[in-house]
Order: sequence, then C-alpha cells, then structure tokens
Amino acid sequence: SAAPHDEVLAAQEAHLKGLADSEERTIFDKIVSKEIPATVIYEDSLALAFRDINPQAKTHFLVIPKIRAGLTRLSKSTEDHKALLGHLMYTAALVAKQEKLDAGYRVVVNDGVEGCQSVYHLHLHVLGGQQLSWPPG
Ligand code: IU
Repeated sequence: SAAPHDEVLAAQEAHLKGLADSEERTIFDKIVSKEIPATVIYEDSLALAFRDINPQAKTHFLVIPKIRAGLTRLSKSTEDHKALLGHLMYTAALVAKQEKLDAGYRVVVNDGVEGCQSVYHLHLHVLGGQQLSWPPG
C-alpha cells in the first residue's frame, strides 16, 4: 500500500509549512540538487544514500532525508518527524542489503559537538564490509 509513504510526505509538507528552517543549507543540499557530485547508491522520493567521501570502513555510506525539514540534527526531531525517521532507518537496512552487508554492519548518528557532528543535515552513517570493533571513541 502507498498509504504510509503518502503519510510521510504529508507530514513532511506540513512540517515545512509550519516551520521555516532559518538555518543555512549544507553541502548535503547541494548533493541532493546534484550541484556537487556524489556516488549515489540509492534514491527515492524522501531519501538519498551516497558513499562517504572519507570512508571509515570498507563500506561507508550515508542516508539522508532529501528535504532537511528542520532536522539539522537528531536532537531537533519532533513528533512530526517520526515517520521520516522510520523511513531513513528502513532505508539504511535496505541499502545495506543492496551492498551485501549480510554479515552485519553499524548504523551511527552523530549529534552535536560531543557527538562529533560536522554536517548539520541529519544523516545516518552505515559502516560495514569488515569486522568492526566496539566501543567507538
Ligand atoms: P558527521 O557525522 O557530521 O561528522 O558526518 C559527516 C560525514 O559527511 C563525514 O563522514 C564526511 O566524510 C561526509 N562528507 C561527505 O561524504 N561528502 C562531503 O562532501 C562532505 C562530508 I563536506
């Protein structure tokens, strides 16, 4: 059924109307608009996945919402974002399968200064293709 997808789009539109995001666009907006190149490995109406330019594992890609919709960082999420957040998490799993990360992988969201976030457009890191260690630094 297309219903959950329409629900996400409607929530996203409603959110955009009610909340003008005054914060500056980031490099990820330019990747979405193809103003700067990236190796895109998955795309749908809501999400984009592309390879990280500075990979921290054999396979390292990012999953982002095409429209930031106020999500500069995970900690800015509201009730309105829940469906979109679910879509991003599901997309991470879908693309991990596409990338044949069958032996496992890690999904990371860095938030804010102490989380070492550098780009303020929400993104999920997906790392795999090798044995990872725990905990991260
Ligand atoms: P962070 O969680 O905000 O630190 O992650 C940002 C990531 O975006 C980081 O891993 C960068 O290597 C990556 N990246 C990219 O893939 N392409 C770019 O043009 C830029 C950053 I700038």
